[in-house]
Amino acid sequence: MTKQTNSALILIDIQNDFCPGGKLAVVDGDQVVAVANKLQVQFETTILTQDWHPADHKSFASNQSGEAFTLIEMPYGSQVLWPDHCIQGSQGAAFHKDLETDGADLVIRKGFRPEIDSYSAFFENDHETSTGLAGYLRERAVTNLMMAGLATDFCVRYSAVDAAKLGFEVTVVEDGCRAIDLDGSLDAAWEEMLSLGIKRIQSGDL
Ligand code: VGL
Ligand code: ZN
Repeated sequence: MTKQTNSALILIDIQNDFCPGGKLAVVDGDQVVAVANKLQVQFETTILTQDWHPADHKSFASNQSGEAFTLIEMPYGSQVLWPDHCIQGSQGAAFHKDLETDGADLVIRKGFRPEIDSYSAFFENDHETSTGLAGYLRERAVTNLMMAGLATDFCVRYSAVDAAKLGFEVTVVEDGCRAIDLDGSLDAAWEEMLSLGIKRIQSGDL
């Protein structure tokens, strides 16, 4: 198979804290690793994202008066409060040990500003502050994106939706993702992604 130069694989937040035993563990989060590694073989370009928070991050319940998994209002809109996770330089913020990372062209870190969370690989949660990823992809003439990782209903969803709105052709590999599923967020995620023309496939379809 010829690897297409106009396509890139984006693997979202496959980090210890989102895997079993982690600080914000997603059920079966580690199950995406094997799928992610298999997908990488098929792509010329792989990009990894890494949730990367300072300890005083405002999305942490410990830095606010609310409980984890409840909503608060931030200047940029409502924000779920999370347990402390993916603290810069911690073992929890490291990629899962079995994830292939040597072949990645780029690692995008996000969520490093204490005042604002960043689910998406493209924009922080104000939907305005850019990570620079869209420019990088355009400079490299990438038009088609495939995504997998954690979590389906937060960082994968936000990344896929922003990418589609920016005009990229987006495909999400469902079995390469696992969800947090907070108050119906998984169903809402697929509804929004499909309504924007994002394709849902299984890794076995490739
Ligand atoms: C994520 C919640 C908080 C994710 C990151 O990677 O989906 N979710 N930070
Ligand atoms: Zn986070």
